[in-house]
Amino acid sequence: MDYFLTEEQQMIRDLARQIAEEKVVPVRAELDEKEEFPWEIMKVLAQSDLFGLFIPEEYGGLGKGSLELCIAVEELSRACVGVSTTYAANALGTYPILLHGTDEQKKKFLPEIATGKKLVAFGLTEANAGSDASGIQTTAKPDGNEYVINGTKQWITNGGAADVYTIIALTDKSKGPRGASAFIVEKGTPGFTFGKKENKMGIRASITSELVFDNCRIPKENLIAKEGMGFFVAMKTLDKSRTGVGAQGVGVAQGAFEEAVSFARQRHQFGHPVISFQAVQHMLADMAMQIEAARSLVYSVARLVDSGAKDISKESAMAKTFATDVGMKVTVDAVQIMGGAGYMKEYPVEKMMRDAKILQIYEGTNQIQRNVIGQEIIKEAAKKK
Ligand code: COS
Repeated sequence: MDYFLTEEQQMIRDLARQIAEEKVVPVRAELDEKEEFPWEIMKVLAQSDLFGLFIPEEYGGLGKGSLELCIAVEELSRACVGVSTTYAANALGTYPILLHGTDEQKKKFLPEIATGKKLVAFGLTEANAGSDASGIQTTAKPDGNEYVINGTKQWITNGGAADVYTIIALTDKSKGPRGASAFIVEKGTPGFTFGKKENKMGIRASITSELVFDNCRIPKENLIAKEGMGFFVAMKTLDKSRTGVGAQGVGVAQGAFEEAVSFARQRHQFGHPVISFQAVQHMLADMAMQIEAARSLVYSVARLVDSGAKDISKESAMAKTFATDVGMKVTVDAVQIMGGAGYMKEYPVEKMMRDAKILQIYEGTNQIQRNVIGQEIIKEAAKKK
């Protein structure tokens, strides 16, 4: 398939692929086993300018868009979704500043994010607010020139490793989603600590922790946008980021597919390589079709995002859902084609299958994405009447 990538986009793909093959593949099993954060790989990504991909040139980045970010995320995911999650969650955490921050906030934070000197995390989820994102209970009370934050965020990717946190807290409990506001909190701020570090099924190279705020005081200038706009900021952030989760689905599917093809050519049963059997060929054919369809959708939606289109909720939900369902299906099928070998840790597909599962869950479950798509279909139909 030709996705009509520019020379520059092909260079980004080749660079990310080289890093994935040379730096990620040799250590992915160990990172997974030890649940170890990939600091060395993050350094390599920083030295290669990949943290600055999506950051405007005026703030020290390369000024590229969602498509370039998706290409890099896909290549890293082909090797290890734990590593790509760390990298992609950095963009997720940066979007609130990039999309809604003041010029001062951008000048203060973006240059160090672009060079990879500072890692970012996004804090929305809480124990009682997952799919029901507006059910958050963390509060931010204005007090003179400061806000005082209290509450606990749960399951935060890059929690503990990141230096900068964009979080959503209630400035007015009585107003529901319209009472939420977005803030920037820096690591080291008194009253801000890290709670439980999670032990996960997959993406074990990434770190997932609680963020604990106990009378944490931050300056008023760390408010993003205006009071009451926090839910809007969070939703716009997720709309922008979800295509990247789709790219993770494409990448992990591609990685598992390649492993399955290679294994099926070598493995002999009944005197023939198993790839010669039609049952296996049909599975591989379906996997290949699904991967191309998912990549086509993810790249098309990334191009739509980069065109500056305002309402991208439906399309980004589609890209996320379709491609991550493909990621799950293809990794399961890769394990099946490889049989007993696929189930063993000696081969990478069992890890890919464990890693793929989170993609259907985080940044909004695929059930919530179908709700979003459904609501948009209703809105469009009502407009036509
Ligand atoms: N862009 C801008 N505004 C949006 C929006 C979007 N994509 N989606 C919702 N909103 C606005 C609505 O317009 C509404 O605003 P008003 O109160 O001014 O009318 C407000 O946000 C609340 O919307 P809604 O009533 O639809 O919210 P719900 O509480 O029913 O939540 C969704 C529904 C789908 C938005 C929510 O459940 C969701 O996204 N859940 C998944 C959250 C998630 O991704 N969690 C992962 C955390 S980060 S890893």
